[in-house]
Amino acid sequence: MQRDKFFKVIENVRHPNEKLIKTHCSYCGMQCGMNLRVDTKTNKIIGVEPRYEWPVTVGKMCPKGVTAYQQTNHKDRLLRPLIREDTSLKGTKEGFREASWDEAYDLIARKFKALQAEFGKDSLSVFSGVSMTNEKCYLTGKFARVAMQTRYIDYNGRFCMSSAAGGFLRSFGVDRGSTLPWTDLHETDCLFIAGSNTAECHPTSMFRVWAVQERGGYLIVADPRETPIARRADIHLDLRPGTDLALANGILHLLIENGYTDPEFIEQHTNGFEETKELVKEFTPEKTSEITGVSPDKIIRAAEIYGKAPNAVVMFARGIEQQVKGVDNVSAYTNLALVTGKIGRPKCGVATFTGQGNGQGGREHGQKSDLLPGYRKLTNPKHVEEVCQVWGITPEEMPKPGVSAYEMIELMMNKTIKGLYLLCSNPAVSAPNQNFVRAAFKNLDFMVCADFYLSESAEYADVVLPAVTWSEDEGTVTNLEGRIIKINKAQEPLGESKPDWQIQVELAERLGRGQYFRHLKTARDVADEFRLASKGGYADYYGATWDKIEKQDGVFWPCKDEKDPGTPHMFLDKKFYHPDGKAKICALPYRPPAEEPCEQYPLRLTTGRVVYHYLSGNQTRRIPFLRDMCPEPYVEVHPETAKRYGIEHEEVVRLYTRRGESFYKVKITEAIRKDTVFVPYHFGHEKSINLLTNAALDPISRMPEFKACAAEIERIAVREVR
Ligand SMILES: Nc1nc2c(c(=O)[nH]1)N[C@H]1C(S)=C(S)[C@@H](COP(=O)(O)OP(=O)(O)OC[C@H]3O[C@@H](n4cnc5c(=O)[nH]c(N)nc54)[C@H](O)[C@@H]3O)O[C@H]1N2
Ligand SMILES: Nc1nc2c(c(=O)[nH]1)N[C@H]1C(S)=C(S)[C@@H](COP(=O)(O)OP(=O)(O)OC[C@H]3O[C@@H](n4cnc5c(=O)[nH]c(N)nc54)[C@H](O)[C@@H]3O)O[C@H]1N2
Ligand code: SF4
Ligand SMILES: [Mo]
Repeated sequence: MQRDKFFKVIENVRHPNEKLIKTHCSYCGMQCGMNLRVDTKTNKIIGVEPRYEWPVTVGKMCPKGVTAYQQTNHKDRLLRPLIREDTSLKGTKEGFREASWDEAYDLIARKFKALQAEFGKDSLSVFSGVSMTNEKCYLTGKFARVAMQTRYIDYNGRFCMSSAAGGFLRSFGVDRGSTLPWTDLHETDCLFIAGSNTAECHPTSMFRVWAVQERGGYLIVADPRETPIARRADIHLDLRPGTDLALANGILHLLIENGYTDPEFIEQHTNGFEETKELVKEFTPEKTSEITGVSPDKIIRAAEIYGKAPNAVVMFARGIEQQVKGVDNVSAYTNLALVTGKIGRPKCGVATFTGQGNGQGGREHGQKSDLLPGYRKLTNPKHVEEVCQVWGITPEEMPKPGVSAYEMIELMMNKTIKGLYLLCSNPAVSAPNQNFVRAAFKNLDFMVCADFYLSESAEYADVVLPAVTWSEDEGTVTNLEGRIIKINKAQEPLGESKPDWQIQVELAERLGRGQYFRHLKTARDVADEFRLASKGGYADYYGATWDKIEKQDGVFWPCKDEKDPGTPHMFLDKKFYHPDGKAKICALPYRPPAEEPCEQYPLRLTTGRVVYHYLSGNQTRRIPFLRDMCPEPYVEVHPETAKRYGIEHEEVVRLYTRRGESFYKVKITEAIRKDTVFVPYHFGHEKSINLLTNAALDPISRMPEFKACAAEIERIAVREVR
C-alpha cells in the first residue's frame, strides 16, 4: 500500500481521543519504528501503527510487532509481588500468595543477608537479560556488584551474542555487531548470509535483501534448511549442522587460490595472512564437500560470486554462532571480508544479526561476568578504577570476574551459589540441558524472579516481582546496527508493577547500600550516570544524549562528546582496534561438533525459531493471533527420512538424545537435510526442546551448542493427533 493511502486508512480508524507515542518494537534487534496509540481518556494503550519515517525499517513490521502492544494490558500481567507459601510446589504455578512491596523487599533483604552472612558474598547471583533498556542493563551490573556485592552476574546474551562478540574482538579488536548501517545493505552487490533465518527472525531486513537481487546483485545463503531466504538465494550452501568452519575455510582457500584477494589491504591492515593461507590449503572443494555435505560446484561458485562482487557484505547469526566453535566460525567468515578488503568502506563489511532488542547495548555495559560499562574489563585495573570513580566505591570493593550463564547454573547445582535474582530471562525454557537446569533451580535456597508474566522460571521462585513492559518506561536501546535509539513511555505501569531500575534502587536501600543508588530518581537520572560510566570506554555512549538521538534518528556508538555525531561506518580510516591498528586474519583448524551422530543417535538435531514466537515464548504464547498461528512445537523431518522411520506427517513421535526426550508432531518437509531434524524452541515444560540440547560450551565465548547434537526418533503408537 502506498504511504499516503495508508495514512488515510489509519487516520480513519483512529480513535477520537488518541495520542501517538513514538517508539520501537519490544522484541528483536531490528527495533522497527512504531507509534503506540494511546487513549487520552483512559491513558491506556489501544493499538499500534508503523512509523514510515524511521530510516531502518520504513514502516515495516512483522506479526510479532503488530501485536506487541497487546502485552501491556494483558490479563496475565503480574500486578503485585508474589511470595511462595508452599515450597513443596516449587516448579509449578501454585503455592504463591500476593504480598505488598514492603513485605517482598523485607523478605528478600533478610534472606540475601542471611545467606551472605553464613556463606559469603559470592553465595548470591544475578541472571539477567537484554530485553531491557541500556539504563536497566547498566544498573543491573552495578546492582550486582555494588548492592549485592557478588561476583556472580551473567545474562542471556551468553546464549545469544557472546560468540559474535568473541569473534569480532579477536578479528577487529572491537565488538560492534555491524560494521555498517543497515541503510547500506540494499546497495551492495553480494550478500553472503550464513546461519540466519532472516525472513523469520529479522523479517524487516528482507526488503533490502530482495533489492540487492533486483538490482542484479547476488545472494548466497549457508543453512542446513531451505529457509525462505535460502529458497530465493542464487546459491544455497546446504551444509551439515556444525560444519561451517570447514565451509568458510574452503571458500577462503578459493578466494586466495583464484586471486580475489586485496594484497595491499592485507599487507597494510591485517596480520596472520600467511599462516592462514597455509592452513586453508587443505580445504579443497572436494575435502570441504566431504566435511560439509555441500557439493563442490556450489562452493566454487559461491567463492567466485563473493570474490568478483565489487561490494559485498558477510552476514551471519546464531546458526554459526551457537556451536562449540562459534567464535571460530565468526572469525572464519570474517576472514572472507579481510582477505578481499571488503570492509572499512560503504556497502561493504561484516554484520551479525543481533538477536534481542538490546542485544548490542546490553552486552556492553556490565551484565557480562567479566565486563564493566563501556566494554571495560574487570581484569584491567585502570578500567576498574575508572568505573569505581563513577560508582563511588574503592577498587578493593569491586568483585572479581564471575563465570558464564550456564556455568552459574552448574554452581547452583553444586551449592556454591545459593541465592538468585533472576530478571528478564526465562532460562527454565531457554537454557540447554533443561533437566539439569530445572534441578539446579530447585536446589537454590532462595530465588527471586522479576517478570511481568509468571514465566516457567518464575515457577521456581520464592518471590516474584512484577516488572513493567517496555511500553511503561523510557530509556535507550542499541539496535543491531549499533544505533542507540529511544524507547518512550506510553502508559503508566499497570497495577503495582515497577521498572527494574526502580526495584533495584529500592532494594539497594534494604540491603544497606542505598547511598550508591538513592540519587537515581528517574530513568533519565540512570541514563546520565550510565553515559558517564561508559565515557572513555570503547563502547563510548557519552555523547549520545536523548536530544541528539531524537534529532538524528539515533546515534551510532562510539560517540564521544556533544559535538560527535557518532559512527555509522566502522573502520573508514582502516584503523582496527588492536594495539597495532591492524585486523587479524585467523588460522582456524576444523573441529567437529561436540557430539557427532553415531549408531545409537544417528540424526543431527538443530533448533531455532519461527516468525510467530519470540525466544522462550513467555510473551508471544499469550498473544491470541500468534498462538493461533503456531500453537505448539513440531519436528521437521525430510520425506525420505520419514519413510525410513515409517512415520507420517502430523504423527507424534518420541525424539530423544543422551540428555532427554520429548514428544512432537512430525512436520514432513523437503526443506531440510535428510540427516538433520529441526525443532523450534519457544515452548516450555515437557515441550521444551532444551530438554534434549547439549550444554557443551565454546571455549572462548562459553556459548552452548544449541545448533548441533546427536538425536534419534522413535515411532510410538499413533495418538489422537489429527
Ligand atoms: N521470529 C523470531 N525472530 C527473532 C527471535 C525469535 O525468537 N523469533 N529471536 C531474536 C534473537 S534473540 C535471535 S538470537 C535471532 C536469531 O536469529 P537466527 O540465528 O536467524 O535464528 P535461528 O532460528 O536460531 O537460526 C538460524 C538458522 O540457522 C540454521 N542453522 C542451524 N544449524 C546451522 C549450522 O550448523 N550452520 C549454519 N550455517 N546454519 C545453521 C537454522 O536452520 C536456522 O535457519 O532472532 C531474533 N529474532
Ligand atoms: N534450543 C535453543 N535454545 C535457545 C536458543 C536456540 O536457538 N535454541 N537461542 C538462545 C538465544 S539466542 C536467546 S537470546 C535465549 C533467550 O532466552 P530468554 O532469556 O529466556 O528470553 P526471553 O523469552 O526473552 O525471556 C525474557 C523474560 O523476561 C521477561 N521480560 C521481558 N522484558 C523484561 C523486562 O524489561 N524486565 C523484566 N524483569 N522481565 C522482562 C519476559 O516476559 C520473559 O519471561 O534463548 C536461547 N536458547
Ligand atoms: S519482532 Fe523484530 S522484525 Fe518484528 S516488528 Fe518487532 S523489531 Fe520488527
Ligand atoms: Mo538471541
